[in-house]
Amino acid sequence: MKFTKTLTALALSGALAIGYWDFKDNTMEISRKSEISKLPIKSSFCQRADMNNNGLEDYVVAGPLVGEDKVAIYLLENKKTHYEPKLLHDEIPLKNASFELRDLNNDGLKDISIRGRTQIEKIRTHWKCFNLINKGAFYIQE
Ligand SMILES: [Ca+2]
Ligand SMILES: [Ca+2]
Repeated sequence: MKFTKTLTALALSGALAIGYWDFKDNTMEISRKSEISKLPIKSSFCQRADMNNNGLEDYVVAGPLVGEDKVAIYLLENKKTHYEPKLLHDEIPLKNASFELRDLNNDGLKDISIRGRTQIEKIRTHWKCFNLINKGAFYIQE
């Protein structure tokens, strides 16, 4: 009898834990999608990483600006209950841009390396790379 009760309690706490996490994940997913839809970019490309080392996974979102031939890059900072968008750069003159998140200067903070085609060269494809160095509270282009 006691054994059955323990099993039931375990099953219940398990179900509650799963329910809690599902709820939490959905809330963050809704917040992320809603914040991305508000950004003035035509399409988006995002990657997840803890950019400020606070244990919460943030998102970095990039995409071409509406009506301009430039790429904007945003940080969606994880605030536990929602994501807070922050513009990092909106003057990146690249086409077909993609980026990767890695620590370029070995200071323990992940940086953003953006790569894409330059718009000046029309005959030959010319690839260029921009680095946004993470300084904690802000990012600088190098
Ligand atoms: Ca974080
Ligand atoms: Ca770094």
